[in-house]
Amino acid sequence: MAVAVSEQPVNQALATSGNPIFPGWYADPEGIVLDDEYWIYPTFSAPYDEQLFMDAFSSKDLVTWTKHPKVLSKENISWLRRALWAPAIVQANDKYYIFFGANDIQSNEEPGGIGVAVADNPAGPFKDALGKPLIDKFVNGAQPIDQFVFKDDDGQYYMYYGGWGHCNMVKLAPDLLSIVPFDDGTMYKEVTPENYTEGPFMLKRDGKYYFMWSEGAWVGPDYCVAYAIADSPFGPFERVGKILQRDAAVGTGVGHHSVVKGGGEDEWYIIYHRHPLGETDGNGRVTCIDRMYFNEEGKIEPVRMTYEGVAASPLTNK
Ligand code: FUB
Repeated sequence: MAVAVSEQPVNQALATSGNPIFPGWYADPEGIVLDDEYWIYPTFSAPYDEQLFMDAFSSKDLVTWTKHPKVLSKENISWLRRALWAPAIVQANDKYYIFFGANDIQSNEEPGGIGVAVADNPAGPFKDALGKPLIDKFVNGAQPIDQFVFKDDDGQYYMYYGGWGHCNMVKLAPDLLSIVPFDDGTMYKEVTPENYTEGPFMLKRDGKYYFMWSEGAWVGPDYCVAYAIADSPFGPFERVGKILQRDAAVGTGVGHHSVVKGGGEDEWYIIYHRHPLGETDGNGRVTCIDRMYFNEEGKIEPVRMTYEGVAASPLTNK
């Protein structure tokens, strides 16, 4: 696979990944396996007017990471003004798609919302595919931010999204560039679980749908992650409990996560942001990784946050 010429190794010769995984203020990390490599696409955590690009990071083993600067940036999104947030990545149709939030719109009169950019390479450059947002309005009270795209076993892609305490799901067309109606003719379904704030994420394991989300205010210490288990991608998503929250010995403001599967059997990693202890700036968020375990009943065990991070887990050796 070709890589960007500007790639930069960020940590080498370590026994474990360490936490944070890479230096810099980065939030809302979307972890994904692309072409037998781990990738993380985070938000650049800074004042909104400075959030005009996204970097990405790749690794063959979760320990050594390479930075790919500015895989998506303002030059390739004409309608981006500020607040480029929370990427969601999909590999499909021999391309790579980044769904992103832009402009942090506060009303339907403001331009912005959720857009989609496409590239031939996971390191970009990603270019806005539509010249406008895919979703540019509040629907069911959901601010159009914080999208996550889930592919079900039948090949159907669904996008879960929403801030301001409301979560919608939509059905994506096969080209991933438009929304199509559900079987009942509706375009948006509200699937908001109890206590939901933002940051939805979905994974499927043993036929069950694990829906996760962030609760609370991301600028504060009590931000956390909770989850539900359902038999369908449509829910209902009944809250089971928290899986990730502040730890007085490690960090606070813990949330907006994603989950990747390692190469081993039932080997799961949660990737999230947290505030370092004593950090008072809401944008002082770093990207971290720890193991996530399911118990024998299929419930997710509370995650133990660490400074060490995780040991090497090369995908190709398994
Ligand atoms: O990083 C900007 C915003 O902070 C995200 O969209 C929210 O989920 C929160 O993490």
